[in-house]
Amino acid sequence: MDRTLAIIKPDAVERNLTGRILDHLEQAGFRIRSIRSMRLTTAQAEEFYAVHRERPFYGSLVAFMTSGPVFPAILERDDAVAMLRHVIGATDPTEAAPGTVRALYAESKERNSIHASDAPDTAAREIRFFFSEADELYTV
Ligand code: FUP
Repeated sequence: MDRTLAIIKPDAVERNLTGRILDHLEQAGFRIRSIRSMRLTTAQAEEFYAVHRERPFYGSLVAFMTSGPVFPAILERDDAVAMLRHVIGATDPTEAAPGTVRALYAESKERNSIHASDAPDTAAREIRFFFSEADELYTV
């Protein structure tokens, strides 16, 4: 089984949508392999989004991602990375396909409710950003 990383973002946690979004992902065939709740520090958010450091939205994105608690989760299913991208929809909710998580719940390009890794190598790195090897040792 492939794994990917999702983060339920502060806008969704704040509106009490965490369970509904996780249910949506389970209905789409994902198994929640591990999950935690935390509030990102500025340093953690800056590191996580370092690839976007030069983009105009970087400072605002870091401020948003540290504005409240988030739920990082390891999700498992076949073709997990591509399937999660499909299920969450486009970055901009006005462009997200009907029925996708972002079409249903996102408020804007920034407050877009969920993060999903964009490639298998990114997924491996992002999983290890939030979870230790020990978090993944058990089998379901
Ligand atoms: P995605 O992979 O769909 O999350 O989107 P991107 O990698 O393009 O963007 C990374 C993050 O930057 C997303 F969480 C949303 C945020 N973003 C903005 O805040 N403003 C923008 O104009 C574009 C992206």
